[in-house]
Amino acid sequence: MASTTATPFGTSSNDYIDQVISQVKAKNPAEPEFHQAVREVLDSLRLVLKRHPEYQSAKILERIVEPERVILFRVPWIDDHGNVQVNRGFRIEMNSAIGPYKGGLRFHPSVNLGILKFLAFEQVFKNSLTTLMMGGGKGGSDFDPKGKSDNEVMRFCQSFMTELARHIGPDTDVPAGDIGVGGREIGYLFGQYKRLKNEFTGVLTGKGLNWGGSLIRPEATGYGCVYFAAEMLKTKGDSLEGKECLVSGSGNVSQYTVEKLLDLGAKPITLSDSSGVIFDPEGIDREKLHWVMELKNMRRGRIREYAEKFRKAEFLPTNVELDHNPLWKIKADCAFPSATQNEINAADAANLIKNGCKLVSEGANMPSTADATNLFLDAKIFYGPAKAANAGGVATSGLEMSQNSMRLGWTREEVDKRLHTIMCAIHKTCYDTAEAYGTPGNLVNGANIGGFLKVANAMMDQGLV
Ligand code: NDP
Ligand code: 2IT
Repeated sequence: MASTTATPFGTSSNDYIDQVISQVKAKNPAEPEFHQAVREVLDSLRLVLKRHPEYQSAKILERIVEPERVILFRVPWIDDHGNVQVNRGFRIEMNSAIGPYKGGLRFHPSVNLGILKFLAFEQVFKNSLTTLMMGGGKGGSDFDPKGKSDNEVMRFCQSFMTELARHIGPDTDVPAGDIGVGGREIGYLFGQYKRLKNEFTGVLTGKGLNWGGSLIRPEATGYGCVYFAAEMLKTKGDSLEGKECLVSGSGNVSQYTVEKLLDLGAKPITLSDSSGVIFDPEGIDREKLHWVMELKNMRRGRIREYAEKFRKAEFLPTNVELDHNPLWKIKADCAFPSATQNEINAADAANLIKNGCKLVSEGANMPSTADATNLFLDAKIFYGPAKAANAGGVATSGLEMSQNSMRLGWTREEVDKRLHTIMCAIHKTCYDTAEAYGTPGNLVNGANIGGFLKVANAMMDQGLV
C-alpha cells in the first residue's frame, strides 16, 4: 500500500525503507540471499514505522542490518592422503540485544558470506519469537562433509574450533548444528573446545545426551514445524489427520517432520536430497522412516536407494534444465520444505496452489523465493514462514542452555511439552500481530513485526552500542 506518512525528517516511512534497502544492496554487493532476507523483513516494517517513527530517528534499521561482528578465518587441515586442504570459516555475530549470539553452523560447499549473513539476520527475529533470551548469529564453512571419512571430519572440526574457540563462550556466542553439522560434528567441535579452554560448559547445543545434550533437541525443528502447522489449521477447526504431505530434504529436519506427521495421523509421501526426489504413493510409514534414518545418518547414502528398496516408490532425478522441482508438482494437501533456501520458486508455488495445496510450513530457512511467498499470500493458503515455523530447533537449544546452567536434565515429556507451548506461543504472536497491524492472516508480517519489536525495544533501551 503506497503511503506518504510524514516522519520527523520529512521523508515518508516508505521512502525511508526503500533507502535503507538500497543502501544494504550497495554496501553488500554479491549477497543476493542477504538482500532477499532484509527486503522481506523491511517490507513488513513499513507498517511499524508509520506508528513508531522513533525507530527511524534512532537508526534502528540501519543498525539491525549491520552485523555487530563478522569473523572470517582460514581452516587448514590434512586429508587421509596426507594432502593439505584449506577451507574458509565464518561466524556472523549479528545482534546481541536480547541475549548471547545463538545460531547454527553450516558445512556445505555453497557456504559464503552472503548466505551466512541472511541466515544470521533471520536468526535474530526467529530467536526473538521463541520467547527466550537469545541474540542472533550463524556460522559455518565451505567444507563439504560428503564423501569425507570420520577422521577427516574430525581433523576439520578440530582446526575450525581452534580458531572459533577464542570468539565464543556459554554467555557470549553459542553455536549449534545446521546443514552438514549434526551430532558427529558437534561432538568433535565440543571435544576440541573443552581441550583448548579446559572448561566443560554449554558452549554448543545439540550435544550428545551423555555429555550435556537435551532430550528432544534432535527432533525439535521437525516436531516444532508440524506443531506450527497444526496450530495454523486449528484456527479453522481443521487438523493434520488424513492429510497427504510433501516433505523435501531427508536430513535432520525432514526426518523428524515425517515422524511427527505420522504421530498426528497425516500421510507423508515424499522426501528428497540433492540427487532427486522419491514419491511413495503408499506413504512413508515408521518402518520406512527408520530405514531412511539408517541410510542417511549411518550409511550416509543417497535417497534414490529408497525406490530400489520400496518398489512402489518412484525416483525423480534432479534435472537442472527444468524450471520447476517435480516434488512440488505432486498433488497433496500440505507442503513442508525442509532442505534449503529458495527451493520453491514461483513456478513451484503455482504448481502447489493449482494442485490444491492448502498449507505450507517452512522447516528450512527461507525455502521460498520472494515471488513464491507472494503467491502463497495472495492465494490466502495457510503459510507459516520459516522464522516462525522452524523456530522449535533453536528454542529447544535455548532449553538445552537452561538445563546446562542448572546442571540438570528434563525428561523427554517435559522438553516436548515446553517445545509445544513455545510453538503455540509463536503462532499466537504471529497471528495476533498480523491482525494488530491490519493484515489478518499474513503470518509473514506477523513474524517479522513480532520478532522485530522485542529486539528494537531492547536496542532503544541499551543506548547507541
Ligand atoms: P541436513 O544436513 O541434516 O539435511 C539437509 C538436507 O537438505 C539433505 O537432504 C540435503 O541433501 C538437502 N540439501 C541441502 N542443501 C541442498 C541443496 N543446495 N540442494 C538440494 N538439496 C539440498 O540439514 P538440516 O535438516 O539440519 O537442515 C535443513 C534445513 O533446515 C536448512 O535450511 C536449515 O538451515 C534448516 N534448519 C535447521 C535446523 C536444525 O535444527 N537443524 C533448525 C532450523 C532450520 P544432500 O544430502 O544431498 O546434500
Ligand atoms: O536455523 C536454525 O535455527 C538452526 N540451525 C538451529 C540453531 C540453534 O542454535 O539451535
